[in-house]
Amino acid sequence: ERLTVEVWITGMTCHSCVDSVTNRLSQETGVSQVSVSLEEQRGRVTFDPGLTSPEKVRRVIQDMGYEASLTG
Ligand code: 9UX
Repeated sequence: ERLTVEVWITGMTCHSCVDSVTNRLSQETGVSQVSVSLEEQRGRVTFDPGLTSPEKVRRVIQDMGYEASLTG
């Protein structure tokens, strides 16, 4: 099973931020697809809900120093 969560990410100011968030999330267990937009300050993360959760994804981003909130 795969779900996609949308996260608002505040504080990314250059494309290196986008790359680090993308790379970090891609390493997370259960995450299969990551798309981060600097312009929209938003991430979309596809994951296996048996292995991770929207809140875990949100916390990974927050722990990198960005504000992150689930849009749903
Ligand atoms: Mo760019 Mo992002 O110099 O934290 S990597 S602002």
